[in-house]
This record gives sequence, structure tokens and C-alpha cells, in this order.
Amino acid sequence: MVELAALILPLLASSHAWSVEIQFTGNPPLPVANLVRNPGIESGLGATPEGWSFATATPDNFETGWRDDGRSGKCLWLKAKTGAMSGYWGQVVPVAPGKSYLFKGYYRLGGGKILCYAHSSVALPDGRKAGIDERFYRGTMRGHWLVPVFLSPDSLGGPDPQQWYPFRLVARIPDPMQAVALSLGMYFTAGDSAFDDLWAGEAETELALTVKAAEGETLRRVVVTQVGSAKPVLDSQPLAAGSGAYEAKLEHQPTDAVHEVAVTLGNGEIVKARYPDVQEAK
Ligand SMILES: [Ca+2]
Repeated sequence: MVELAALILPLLASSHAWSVEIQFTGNPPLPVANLVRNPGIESGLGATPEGWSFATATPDNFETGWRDDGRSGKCLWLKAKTGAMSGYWGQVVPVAPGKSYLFKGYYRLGGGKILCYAHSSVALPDGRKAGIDERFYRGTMRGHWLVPVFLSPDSLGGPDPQQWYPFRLVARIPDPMQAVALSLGMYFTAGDSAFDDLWAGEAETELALTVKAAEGETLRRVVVTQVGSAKPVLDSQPLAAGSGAYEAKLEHQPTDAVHEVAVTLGNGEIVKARYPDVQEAK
């Protein structure tokens, strides 16, 4: 049974007693756990980062490293000498069937084409198979053998080789799947790439919102948005005159979003609260 984390905010209106009580909770509660071991690639012994291994059919085609020039501290790195074969850093993540999971992280691409994918296959009782295979590709012409002859450096496009960029995958886990492999590597091109700050966990939460006006106050409207997006995920529209309470449930909300509720009181005052209660980066 999942425990509900209550976030109860009796908010003060000017110098009076609180004017509205807002309860904003999630099932599962936020933030949800990161299921990736050693997600920042910081721990390990010798030349090997704990929890991660490199796999390819042709090891001679690759150089790999546990390097210091990460997005945070250290990172996973690999170089494919030719496009003859793919190769991936990876680890297996535990999952529960029937839920959606989010797999995300950051990559830096020096050249060639990366593939980040979440994949697994299980046998069903009737002999058929159930699987998932969610993929994120990103490529660049930088470093390609045609480049010096036919293309000017300005026309290369693709990601800046010095920058870290996010990737994001979501997969619904079929029964009876218990584990998913997260693989990060080069996809049949020569080039190099790095990966850092990986995250895997439940993708969705159900939010429950309860708003209660204090004695003598009324509610006019309740709007919920995700921070960073202007489009409401919930809008009560004008409530009936004299409304003192409002309740709503929001299913299938992303676990990596911050939700903000804006409550307009009868006197026009707007009171806001966030779940989870985090401060915006300045
Ligand atoms: Ca790191």
C-alpha cells in the first residue's frame, strides 16, 4: 500500500488568519525514487563505475571510459572507431508491471549517432512474448568522413559537442515484466558520446487536490498548471456563488513536473501553492 504524503498548507492572507487551506497530495507521493544505481556515475572501483557495464559484439571497435568531464563530476564515455557495430553502456532497472516508467538522463555527442533505449522481453504463459523497446536517437555529421570535402563546418547542425542535452523515454510495463534494460551508446556510426545523471522511476502520479475557504471566505475559481507551461491541466471555471470547498483528482500526471494551484478567492485575492513544494531555480 502506498503511503500518501500530505502537503497541508494553511496560507496566510495579509495580517488576518488563514483564508484558504490547500491540500495537494500525490499517489505515489512525489518525488518518486530514482531506481538507477549509481545514477551520477560517481562511485566505483578502479576503472569501472559501479552498476554499469559495457556490451558490444565487437569490443575491438570501441574505447570506453569513466571520465571526469561529466555534467556532474564523472560520466560514462565511449568511442566507436568505425560504424561496423553498435555498443552500449547499460544496467538493468527493477520495475513493476502495469505501471508506466520514465527513463531519462543527459548525453553529450562528439560525433556519430547515439541510441538511448529502454528494452525488455518476457515470455507469457501461452508461449508468446511481451516486450518494450522505446528508443531515442540523436545524430550529427560532425566527424563524418564526408565533412571536410563536401560540407562546411557551419552547415553541420546537430548538437553542440560541448553541451549536455536531455533525453526522455516513457514505457508502459506489461505483465509479468520485472526488469528493464537501459542502454546508452553508439548506433552503427563512428563517433563518441558521454552520458550522465541518469534517472528511472514511476512516470505517473495521481494528484488529489482539496481546497477549503476559511469561515467568511468564498472560492471563485481553482486553476492547476504545470510549472513551465501556461496551459492549465485543470480549470474549475467560475464556481457557484458562495462556494466554500473544492475537490479534484488529476490522473496520469508526470512525476517530474511541479504542479501549481492558483485559488481565486471571492474578494479577488489569488493564493498559490505548489506540489511538490520546491523553489524555482533562479
Ligand atoms: Ca556525474
